[in-house]
Amino acid sequence: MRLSTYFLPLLRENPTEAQIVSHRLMLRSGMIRQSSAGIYSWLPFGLRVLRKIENIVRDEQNRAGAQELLMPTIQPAELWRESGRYDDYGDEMLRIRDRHERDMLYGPTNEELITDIFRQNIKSYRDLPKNLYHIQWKFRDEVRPRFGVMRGREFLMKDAYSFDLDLAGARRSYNKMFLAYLRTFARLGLKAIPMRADTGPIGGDLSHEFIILADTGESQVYCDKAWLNTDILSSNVEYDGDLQPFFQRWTALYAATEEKHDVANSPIPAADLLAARGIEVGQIFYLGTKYSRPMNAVVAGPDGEQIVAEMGCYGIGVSRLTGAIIEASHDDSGIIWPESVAPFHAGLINLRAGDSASTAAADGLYAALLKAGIDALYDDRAESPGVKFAAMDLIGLPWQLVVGPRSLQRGVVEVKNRRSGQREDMTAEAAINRLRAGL
Ligand code: P5A
Repeated sequence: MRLSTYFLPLLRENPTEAQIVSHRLMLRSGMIRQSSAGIYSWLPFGLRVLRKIENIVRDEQNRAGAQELLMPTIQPAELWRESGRYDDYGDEMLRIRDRHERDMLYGPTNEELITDIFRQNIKSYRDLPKNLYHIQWKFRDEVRPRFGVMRGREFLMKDAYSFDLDLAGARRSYNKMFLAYLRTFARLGLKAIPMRADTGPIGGDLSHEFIILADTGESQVYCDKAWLNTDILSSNVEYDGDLQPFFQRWTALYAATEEKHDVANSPIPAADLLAARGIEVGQIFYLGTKYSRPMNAVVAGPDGEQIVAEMGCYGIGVSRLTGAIIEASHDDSGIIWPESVAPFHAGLINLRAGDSASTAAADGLYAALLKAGIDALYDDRAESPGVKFAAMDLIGLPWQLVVGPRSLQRGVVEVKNRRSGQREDMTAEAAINRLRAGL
């Protein structure tokens, strides 16, 4: 993509409305624009990141055996009356009336809708277990939408729902998602800590939140220092293996979110506790029959008996993750994208857009990058080197390639790694090989 034609409205100044670094950087790097409180448009650069995150989430859900479907954003109030949540949910639910005076709502979550799909289509114990998910926009009329996409009113969530015959099956489904979440966050370049959590308006009696440590996080967390450095993914756990021992190591963690708990109740000695702030990027719930019983989601058992489905639900804040990744990965100059979600793999700077030799070399390198399958953003604008360097650092692509008269004379390009800041001169061919190694 040539920057001269790309829609990338960069801001040089810090927008005054943004209080945290991810919000500032998302606005400055032209990723999002607010349309009303807590509601955003995703501009091309931001959308690329959102889609990459979404695809990693999708890939790990599929790998864990969940199946993707797509439910609507608008739901009938009737289903929520059946579960009893239409009145309980309160002002966070955006209620809508259609032209026939029917009560509708913009879904804040989908337990009722998926339970309805389940009860209409799944009738036998032979069809279980099932885990169905979608990646769809949600609306919650938050009292205080803030911090950009971190606490929006409209936000993109991956929500999965499992259906099992009994408690043991439901626990297996829960553990599979638990593991899938750890894998997902690791692929996103994040260290997510699972913590026991309250269930709130979703309900059920077992829940874990997945928290990224960041000073600007909205959740107050306390956790055992000893567990923080444990790399649980290196234990090579398989989805079909016995997850119980692995899982128990984490349930021992004590969590306190949004100051709801009193840390004095913690079984871990205070000296071993790390008190930090964190961002909740996902939450999973064992629901039992909270929705399936009132909504009559039953299957016939082997002897024809009626079995009420055991459910679980599993959410990931996909749009929140864009902000969370930036909170976890930036410096004073801007964003530092992990390779897995970077909107482009490399940025190419032509230092002298007015110089024909420099331009010919940069054009040639750009073509070679595309041919090699490297998604590159080519700064071919007639701007000063200072402006170009600052823009490239701000938008945070993992690699920067710089072509200018001086390097050209020596037959090299300058390759800079955005994270380490290391610069190296190499031939165009060597540069392409270096970049391909990270793909
Ligand atoms: C789980 C899936 C649920 O809604 N029902 C379906 C369950 N859980 S949750 O914890 O309430 O939300 C799941 C994740 O969505 C993100 N999230 C938000 N992101 C941005 N803005 C918001 N206002 C917002 N609310 C929730 C969080 O990452 C949360 O973990």
